[in-house]
Amino acid sequence: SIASPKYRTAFHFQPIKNWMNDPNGPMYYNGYYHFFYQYNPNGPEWSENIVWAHSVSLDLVNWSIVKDAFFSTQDHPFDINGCWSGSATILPDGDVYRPGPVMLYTGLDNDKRQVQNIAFAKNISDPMLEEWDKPDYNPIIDLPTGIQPDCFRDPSTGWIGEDGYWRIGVGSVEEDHTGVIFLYKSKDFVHWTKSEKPLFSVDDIGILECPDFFPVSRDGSKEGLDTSSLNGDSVNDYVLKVSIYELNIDVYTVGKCENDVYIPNDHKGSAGLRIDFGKFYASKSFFDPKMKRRILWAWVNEECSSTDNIAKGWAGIQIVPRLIWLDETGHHRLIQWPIKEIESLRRNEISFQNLDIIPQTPFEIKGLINTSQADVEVEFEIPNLEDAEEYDPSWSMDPQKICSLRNASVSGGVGPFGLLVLASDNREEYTAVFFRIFKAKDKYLTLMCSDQSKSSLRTEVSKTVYGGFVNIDIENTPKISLRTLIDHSVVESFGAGGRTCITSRVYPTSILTDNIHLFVFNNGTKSVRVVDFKAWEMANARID
Ligand code: DQQ
Repeated sequence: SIASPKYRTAFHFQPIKNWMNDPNGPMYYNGYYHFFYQYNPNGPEWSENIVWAHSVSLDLVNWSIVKDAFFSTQDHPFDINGCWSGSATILPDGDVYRPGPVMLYTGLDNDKRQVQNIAFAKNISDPMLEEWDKPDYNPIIDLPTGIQPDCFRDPSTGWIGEDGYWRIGVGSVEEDHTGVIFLYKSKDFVHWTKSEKPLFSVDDIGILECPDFFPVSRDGSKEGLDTSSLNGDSVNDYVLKVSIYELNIDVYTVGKCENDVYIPNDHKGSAGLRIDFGKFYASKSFFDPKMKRRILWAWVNEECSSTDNIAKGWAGIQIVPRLIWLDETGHHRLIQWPIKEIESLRRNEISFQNLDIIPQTPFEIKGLINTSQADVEVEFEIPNLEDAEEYDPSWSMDPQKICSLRNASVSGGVGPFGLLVLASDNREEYTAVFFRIFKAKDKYLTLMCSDQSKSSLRTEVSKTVYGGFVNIDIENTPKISLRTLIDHSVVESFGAGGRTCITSRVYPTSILTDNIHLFVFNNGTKSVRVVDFKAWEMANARID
């Protein structure tokens, strides 16, 4: 049944039980990675009166749960009805503000108004940061006039400008349905003043949640930058990521800042490009000073019903943390890749080179004992693009729509080719992650899909087919790579080295009998070649 522990993940972070949603306040401090998250200690459903749970890790793979950091208490009116999302800032030494880790988070006050609160690590020499101090003077930012009391939340990490003022963004929506990220400034991190102009706004989009604003180096280096280096305009670009509540998606743009107003380079009038085209929300990044990199977390919700969640006793997982950096080719796009520490869980490598995958003849990967927790990397070469299907303009460049019209079982020209994962003995059940190439008017389009339509014989689960275009020049370089992390009920895929990412939740019934298979498939008209294939079983990460 759905209550089986076989649907729990082996190396994607999840609590022992109950509900989890947004990542909160991720940071690295004194030797430990800290991960906080929205958590309901009382059951597997979201609750308004939610708490911040807390875990620590040396390697971002194995975690120890420490006690909950923030929860409502009777003596604190400023979060008496719940502790919602927020972010960490590590304040440097100085006399203007209290140094050390500080959290800003949204509290639901005694009238259920959303206000912003501050909390300090009580003992900055405790690397576990177990104790937090919520000063009585909270909230530090009250609801702005003219804003709905339930539409003001999710303070970002702070960044300091050359003028010595700290800045943060807070998500909201105006009366006319304009989504906004308000900008607040402060000298001491405690007294904040709202800027007249928001940092960012988008017409008619509804509330923007969980803003994440950070610099990226323009030269394509994977090295990350501290959030407070948001002033080296000449060498750095800025990224603004927002979560669009009404669409349940995370999007970002790359741009610059002028007088505390963020100006995207492109995608004017929209909030930008998807970070991940699948089940993925409320993402948040942090700068890791130990490894000089920027790491992204995100919440991956279930695709089953709340009745199923009650039966399971748990709901919600996190992505495997991703390294993120800017594509050097000037396309203003991010590239994402699982942190290298996750490779420490790889066991029993299987590999081969130069194998042609014949149409309609899936090639089974044998030799891995357990393909329900695996890491697969494959590089394809396309012998020629002549057979590519014509792109139909009526598809209006909607990748999710094209992936559902042309799912894995619809034969094509060049593609669909890719992986069938979590497949049952007779392939009645499988999740297909694949590419399909179309010939449009003056160029080729590469589409990546994650097809859940056959993922489970169970009918009560959502089986949306996800898709995104892949921004590569397939005509001049007819090769494309796919990496897929398979983990019981999650399939996390990275196309073309992390240029297009899709995360899916699936509930195969065959996992209950441990009869799970892995194939490379090709439903195009001609063979495609696997130039390189590697797969590993994954050991269990430790969460205790
Ligand atoms: N989840 C939190 C909010 C945030 C939303 C509440 C995003 O702070 O806006 O659990 O998923």
